[in-house]
Amino acid sequence: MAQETIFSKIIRREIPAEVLYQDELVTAFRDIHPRAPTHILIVPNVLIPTANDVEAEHEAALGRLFTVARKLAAEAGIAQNGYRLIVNCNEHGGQEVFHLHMHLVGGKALGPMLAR
Ligand code: DGP
Repeated sequence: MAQETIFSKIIRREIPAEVLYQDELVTAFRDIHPRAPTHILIVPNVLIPTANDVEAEHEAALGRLFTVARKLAAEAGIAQNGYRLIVNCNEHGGQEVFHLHMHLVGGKALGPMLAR
């Protein structure tokens, strides 16, 4: 069994977070250490530790990450100028919380995708 993270507690509303959206598949809340004016995490409610653990049965929840990202980007007023959606995986990807999540980051020009 995969080890639960703090995100499971946020999803179950056991610890505080600024939750912006929740449905039966995903939960979205503000990142505690925002790297841009808008920095939201969108997570599947089911625990998938990393992108390496994705299975076909997760496709509905993972697709929902994108439709919720689109909705929240529009609500944040950043859709027109653009934004970045990021999923980090394991050590080289810089993943810190092992509950797969999509970062929705925007509200300023973000520069190159990767350090040159
Ligand atoms: P990653 O490096 O992709 O695993 O990003 C993890 C993000 O999770 C990081 O930007 C900070 C955020 N984070 C970690 N703990 C908490 C928490 O307890 N609450 C909230 N809202 N965000 C958290």
